[in-house]
Amino acid sequence: MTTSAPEPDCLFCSIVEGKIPAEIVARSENVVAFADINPQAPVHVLVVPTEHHGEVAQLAAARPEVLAELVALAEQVAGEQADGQFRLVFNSGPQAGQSVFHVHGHVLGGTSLGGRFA
Ligand code: D5M
Repeated sequence: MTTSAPEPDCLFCSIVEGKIPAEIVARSENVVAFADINPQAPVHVLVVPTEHHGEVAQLAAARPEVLAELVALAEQVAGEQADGQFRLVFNSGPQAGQSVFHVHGHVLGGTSLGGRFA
């Protein structure tokens, strides 16, 4: 789903609104970056548009400039925390492992991630 209004039952809308605490590490005009609660790498930050969009293709179609802004904030965070090198992962759909249906990029880094995807 794509909407500019916060979704009442959306965890990441609640974090963006400050209703649920998170370790915010960076912000830009339309994107918030916060630490993943279950880190899979020494650096594991989520980059999330402030508007509610369900998954990455919906964001790309509705607000391509915000997707570009999200990638820029991922690069900024990686520059601050992981020597500028990072993996950016979007899970899209339950079978791909998406569990929170507000688009988010996983910024992973701070170690050698190798050439595998999982
Ligand atoms: O990724 C969803 C990610 O969201 C997963 O890595 C855990 C993270 N998560 C869940 N709840 C929180 C809170 N409250 N703060 C920070 N991070 C959180 P997915 O790709 O949807 O599986």
